[in-house]
Amino acid sequence: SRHNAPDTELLTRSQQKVTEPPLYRVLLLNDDFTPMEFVVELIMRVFRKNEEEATRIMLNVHTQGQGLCGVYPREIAETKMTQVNQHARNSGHPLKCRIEPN
Ligand code: TYC
Repeated sequence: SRHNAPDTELLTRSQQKVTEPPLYRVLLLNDDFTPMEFVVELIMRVFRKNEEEATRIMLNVHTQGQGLCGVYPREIAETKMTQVNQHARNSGHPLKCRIEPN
């Protein structure tokens, strides 16, 4: 504060600021082997998209090499990436997911 008071003072309501957490893009990467239907169903489940939107994302990944599934705070982005990579690996598919700072 202005006069060397300890940093334990309460902030007035007008001094309180809601700070936004850093956001991360969750990207899906294309490969030649993972079935399209598997990718669509995974996007629907992990990223809470309907079939139409999940299909659009999958085809975007398929044609562009990678594609955006969503933007989330770090811990949520990391959890979704891990869910995708583990589900793909457990199912024997090479599908990969990665995150990057926004
Ligand atoms: N390219 C795959 C195929 O032709 C489909 C695919 C789409 C794979 C998106 C991965 O992230 C992916 N079966």
